[in-house]
Formats: sequence, C-alpha cells, structure tokens
Amino acid sequence: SLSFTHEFSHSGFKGKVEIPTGLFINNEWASPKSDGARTIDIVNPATGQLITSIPEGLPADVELALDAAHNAFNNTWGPNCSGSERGKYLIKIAELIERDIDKLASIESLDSGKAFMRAKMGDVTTAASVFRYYGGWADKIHGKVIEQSIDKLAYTRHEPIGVCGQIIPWNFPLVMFSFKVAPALATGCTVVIKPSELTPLSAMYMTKLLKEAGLPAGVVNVVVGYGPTVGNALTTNPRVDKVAFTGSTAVGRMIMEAASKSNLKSVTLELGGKSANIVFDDANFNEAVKYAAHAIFFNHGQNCCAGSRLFVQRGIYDEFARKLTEVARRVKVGDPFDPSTYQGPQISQTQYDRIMNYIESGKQAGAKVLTGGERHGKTGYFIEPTIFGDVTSDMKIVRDEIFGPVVVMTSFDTEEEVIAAANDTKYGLASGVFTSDLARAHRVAARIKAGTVWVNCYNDFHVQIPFGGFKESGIGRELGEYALENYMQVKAVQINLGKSCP
Ligand code: TXE
Repeated sequence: SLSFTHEFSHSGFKGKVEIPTGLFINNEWASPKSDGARTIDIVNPATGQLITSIPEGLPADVELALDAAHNAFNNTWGPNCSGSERGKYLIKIAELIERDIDKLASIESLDSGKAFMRAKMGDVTTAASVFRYYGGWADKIHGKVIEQSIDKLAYTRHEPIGVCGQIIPWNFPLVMFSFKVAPALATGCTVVIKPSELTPLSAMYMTKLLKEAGLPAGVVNVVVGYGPTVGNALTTNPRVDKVAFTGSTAVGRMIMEAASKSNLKSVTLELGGKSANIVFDDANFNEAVKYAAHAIFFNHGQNCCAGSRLFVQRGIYDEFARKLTEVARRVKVGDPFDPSTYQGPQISQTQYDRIMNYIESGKQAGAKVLTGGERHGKTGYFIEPTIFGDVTSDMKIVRDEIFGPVVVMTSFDTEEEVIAAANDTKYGLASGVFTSDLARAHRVAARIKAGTVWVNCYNDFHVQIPFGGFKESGIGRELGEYALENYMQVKAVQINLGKSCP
C-alpha cells in the first residue's frame, strides 16, 4: 500500500494521520521501480522500534521524477507561470502547514525524536513562515535596466536556473524541506527532492499539502531513498541544473566532485560546524549561561550551528562552569511527547555510537567530565547532556563536529587570544559573542570567520536573515533575499538602438 496511518494520542493532539509513502511524481503517489522488493525501515528513535517500512526509491525513479520536473518547467511553471501566481501557491502551502500544525509536529516528533512542543512552535511554524516569506518574494524578482549609452540599452533577466536536485538531512526534516523548496519555487525552478532515509515522513505528508494547494503536477517531486543511490543519481545526472545539499562535509565534497564531473551543475552546500561561543566577563552572566546551554543542547546537539566550543573568560570561568553544569543537569531528557521534555533521543544507533565514541575519546584524552557523559535511560538513543571542561585544542572532541549534546569548555584571557582560538577550525558556520561592551561586540563580530555571529543570543534564526557557512561549512546562503540567488541565473540582454557596426 502507498500510505500508512498512525494514531497519535498525546497531550497536544489526538487523531489518526494518514501519511503517503512511495514516490511523489507528477502529483501522484506511485510504487518505485523496485516494486516493493526493497524497503526502508523507519525507526522511532525514542524507542528503537519500527514505525513502518516504506518502498525504497532507486536511480531509475529519479529519471521519472526528472522527466516530470522538466515537463513542468517547460510547460506549467518556470517561464510559464507569473510570479504573482507562484506566490499564491506558496502562501497557500504556508496556510495548509499552519492548519495541520499538530499533525505535522506529531509526525516530526515521532520520526526524528524532537520534543513535540518544540516541533510545533519551532519547526512547523518556521516551515510555514519560510513558504509565506518566499511567496512574498515570488512577484518581486526582477532584473535591472542598465543604460550603457544613448544608443545602447541593456537589461538583465533573473531567470530560474531550471530543475533542481535537493538533498536534505534528518536533524530538521520539515524545516530543511521548506528552506530548499520554497525559494526554488519562488524563482520558478522545479524540484526533485530526496529527504533523509531516516526521516522522510514529514516530507511525505507535505506531498499531500502540495497537491491540495493545487501546485501543478511535476513542480515538486519527492523520491525517498539512500544517499549512494538516489542522492548520487541527483548529483551525477546531467539533467539536473542545480544541486542544493545540507548534510555532512564528507558528502558535500562528493557532491562538488560529481557536479564537476557531470554537467558543472551549480552547487550550494550547507555542511557541518564546530561553532565558537565566546563569553566575556562583562556579559549578562545568567543570560549567557542559559544561552550557552541552549546553544548546545537545542535539538539534542544535532544542529549544524550548535555552540559546541564554549570559551569563557578566566575571571568567571569557574562560576560559569558551575552554573552551566546545574542547568545541564536540569535539562529534561526523555519522551518527545511529554510536554516537559526539552531533549529527545539522537536520531539513530549510528549517531548514538558516534557520539559515545567521541565522549570516550574525550575521557581518554584527559578532558574533565563536568556532567553527563553517559547513556540516558535504557531504551532509545538518549545521551545525557555532557560538558567537558579544561579541554585543549588538540583533542578530537575540540576539533571534530560531534553532533550531539556535548560541549567543550575552555578559559581565555584576552580578546586577541579568543579570536584566534575561535577561528582555529576548518569550519565557519556560526558563533556567539556575549558581552555588554558594544564596541567589543562589533570588533569581535567582524573578526570571527563564520557566516553568522550571534551577539548576546544564540540559535536565533529568522526567515529574513541569511544563513550559511564560511570555509568548510559550505557554499551559498539560505533564507532571506540572498537565498534567491541560489536558484536564479542572470541573463544580460543588450539592445542596439542605432549604433552601426564598427
Ligand atoms: O550525514 P549525510 P549523516 C553531519 C554531522 C553528522 C554527520 C553524519 O556531523 O554526525 O554529518 O551524518 C544524503 N550522495 N551532519 O551520515 O550522509 C543522505 O541520504 C548524495 C551535518 O547522516 O551527509 C541524507 O539525505 N547524497 C548536517 C543527506 O545526504 C548523499 C546534517 C545527509 O546525510 C550521499 C546531517 C551521497 N553519496 C549531518 N550520501 C547539517 N549540516 O546540519 C548520503 N547522502
């Protein structure tokens, strides 16, 4: 069958939700070519138990999806649909997301393990605002007139780049779906998107809403499958004009290589991070402690911009470590559907093992465990909020992205020293600076090599504000006006108004 029904019953919501499975191509749900012979097990990370098995998409299915996306681009979307019209669809999609907020948040919690209330007020709300925001842009995308001389006129056209392959991860499944799909549709592109094989359910539910919104067939196609098969097919295929990817730096490298070896498709990448969070001794102490905890424990540390390296000025280091430890011990870890839960499970056994190995390596290297460092509970992939103190810059736990609820803490003396330490990483996604000295805030913000600097806050996203990485954290920006550039190409039309041939 090409759908399954899950019955939810928790504090915020009670009801049955039907979730489609299989491929979504040309606005229809179809069996993949593998014809049910191959399936993907979808596991509840809070229990380790099977939610359902869904048909596995394969490269041959990507071809069908690309046929649909090209057909839509050439006939109903792209140049054939006005910006105002495209905007209406996007805004309708936003409204449907809001209408189904409890259903989507429940699906997201079940599939990814994030706390229901956080999924509802964070992820689902964000996804709706992203669609609405880009709906607003759709009819405001236009070129410029360039008056070269009295007898020569030029203008630019901001044309959609074409058919886009989009590959998204499991840490913010619905949010990533919106970051990728909404700007692509606003500019007139069509899409074949591959959700993570670990968390495809919210994207599959979204296919119902896309269809209900009346989006023309083939504009968005969803193929659920694994990276080396479906993901690889999208990155190597010459019929894909652009790939947008969020995931690991290792896969990001492979995608650039595949793009260069195939049709030089344009590539945007949002990759890993090891972001520095810097607290000066003149900062609002209590706020800085709360933000430092939120910076790392939010989404169970499965956050590309997590404030995973914490630098605290020497004079307040001991007190800060004590207070942060208290906060970490109070973080409510457990059932995502319990309204008091802040931190749910890690996404999978693989991620759990990987994080526990890092914790072990930190212990071996002599870092001091201030709190945590162990499994939480007996079932599911839960890990205690963990703080390492007195770390040194050569340790693996300081250099690598752990992608779990694990922060490493170091003290520093001077501004100069902490800027150098903060920049001593191959990554450059985000950073935080806590200080009450305005001049220092700007000075440090200018010198940190990262795509985002949060001053006196952290993990504070907004749909209007661009997000993306310096260095090995990625290429291109998502959100805001900047994200539109990823999906457009500029054509210059030059018109001779009477110059004779030289
Ligand atoms: O990522 P992958 P994984 C980081 C984080 C985490 C690590 C590993 O450090 O611990 O990556 O996670 C698809 N061609 N981030 O292994 O494999 C895959 O199917 C094309 C940071 O889960 O990069 C999924 O849809 N696609 C991050 C997506 O890539 C391929 C979010 C991400 O999975 C592919 C996730 C291939 N050859 C992990 N192989 C962030 N930036 O937020 C896999 N994929």
